[in-house]
Amino acid sequence: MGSRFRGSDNVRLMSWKSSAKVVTSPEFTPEALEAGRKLFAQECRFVIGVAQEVQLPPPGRPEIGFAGRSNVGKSSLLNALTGRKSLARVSGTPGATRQLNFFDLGGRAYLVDLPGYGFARAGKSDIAEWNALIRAYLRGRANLRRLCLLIDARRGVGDPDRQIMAMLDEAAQSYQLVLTKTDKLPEKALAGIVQALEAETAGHGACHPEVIATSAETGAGIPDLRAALAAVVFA
Ligand SMILES: Nc1nc2c(ncn2[C@@H]2O[C@H](COP(=O)(O)OP(=O)(O)OP(=O)(O)O)[C@@H](O)[C@H]2O)c(=O)[nH]1
Ligand SMILES: [Mg+2]
Repeated sequence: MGSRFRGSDNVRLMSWKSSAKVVTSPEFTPEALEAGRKLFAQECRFVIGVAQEVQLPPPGRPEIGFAGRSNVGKSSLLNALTGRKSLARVSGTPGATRQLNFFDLGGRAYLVDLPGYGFARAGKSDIAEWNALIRAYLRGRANLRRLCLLIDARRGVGDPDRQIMAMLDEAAQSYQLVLTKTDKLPEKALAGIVQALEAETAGHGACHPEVIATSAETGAGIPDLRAALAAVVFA
């Protein structure tokens, strides 16, 4: 399926129709997919919500972060990855996650749900505090193996995303673009978004070249993302 899109070898596309059948890129071997399945089938539990830098847990184990604009689907993606309905709080109200939430995945890794950016309903000082915390975390966390930067498939990459990407490049913090809510787009429109994202990764030094397209709603792309993240955790 990916062959229909020029230069999209490293982008996994899948069917986001009701069957949620995932067409997997050849680079994900059955072993890699199984490693991902196993890692994310382990117990996952909430450990701590961090509102201030001093509360961060000691940087002892691999961490995978999930960041993106408010309402992009971070909490939903975490729930889909771990197969839990309500591990992370999902909300129709943008800005629902206002602290860094750490989840222990099988004693092997922490999954970190970051507060959304680009949302202005909170009080001004709240936003400043919140952004300072995210910046401090993203620039100085040696054990943050990869940050998943979530992009809403309907919106594409916007200016706030580019600002975060520039900061991550500067900090040499490895990150990967993950499309969310692909079920909301017709296949044809998604192809354009994927191409735009591919073009976007090229100019960013710390950005992983592979883009993973997902839907927390249908489960499309979830096994792929699990496999990609297991490879990072066990590297
Ligand atoms: N159709 C569809 N809706 C989704 C998907 N993922 C999330 N949503 C919806 O998008 C809204 C926001 O989802 P959240 O997971 O709370 O988003 P978030 O990025 O954690 O939001 P904040 O924590 O407020 O920044 C909710 O209404 C979800 O049900 C998806 O894959 N498909
Ligand atoms: Mg959230």
